[in-house]
Amino acid sequence: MIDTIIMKLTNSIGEKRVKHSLGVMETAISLAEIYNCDIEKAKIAGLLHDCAKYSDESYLLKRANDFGIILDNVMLENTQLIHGPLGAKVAKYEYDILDEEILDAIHFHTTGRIKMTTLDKIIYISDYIEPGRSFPGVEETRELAFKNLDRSVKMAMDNTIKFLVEQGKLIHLDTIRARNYMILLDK
Ligand code: DGI
Ligand code: FE
Ligand code: FE
Repeated sequence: MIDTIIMKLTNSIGEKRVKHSLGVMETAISLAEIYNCDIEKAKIAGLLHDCAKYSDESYLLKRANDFGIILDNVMLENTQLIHGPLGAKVAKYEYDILDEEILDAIHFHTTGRIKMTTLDKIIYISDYIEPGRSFPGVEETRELAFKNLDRSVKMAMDNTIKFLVEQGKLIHLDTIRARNYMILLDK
């Protein structure tokens, strides 16, 4: 079953992306063990989180349109953001994943969302810290993820938002809502 998914995934998003996805899967499994999350769900969500990360933008837009996904103004400006919501549809209809918790974790893996579930947080942070990631500051977040999941998610959100601000990019409202919620949670 896993081998079939990996083969299919390699055909649609390429070997490099699959390697990253396997890193996210392994990290998500480790975190699920620590934080009492369903390991099988973490495994599938980690493996499939980037299943719609197509390199061809026109193909991405066409597929989003075919699935009837409504694109907001931030997504239209930063088409990168579409692979989350589109990924949830692709996972459902192409990989036969029916579990809504897995589909939501895939949907919101890039932006996060208000009231993230433990599975959402695990996939979000695994994407950020998987062994293939090597940007400045990743080590600190990686260590924190295994000690305090909420704080590591907040740290990753802060870093991502800072990075986006430096680049002059738009911040998606789900990203803001996710961070606001995490801050209030920690009070
Ligand atoms: O798909 P990956 O590359 O593995 O990682 P990802 O799904 O987290 O996507 C990463 C990109 O998404 C990264 O360049 C930052 C960007 N991003 C995350 N939140 C926002 C965002 N971009 C915009 N414009 N607005 C956001 O709120
Ligand atoms: Fe992604
Ligand atoms: Fe990813």
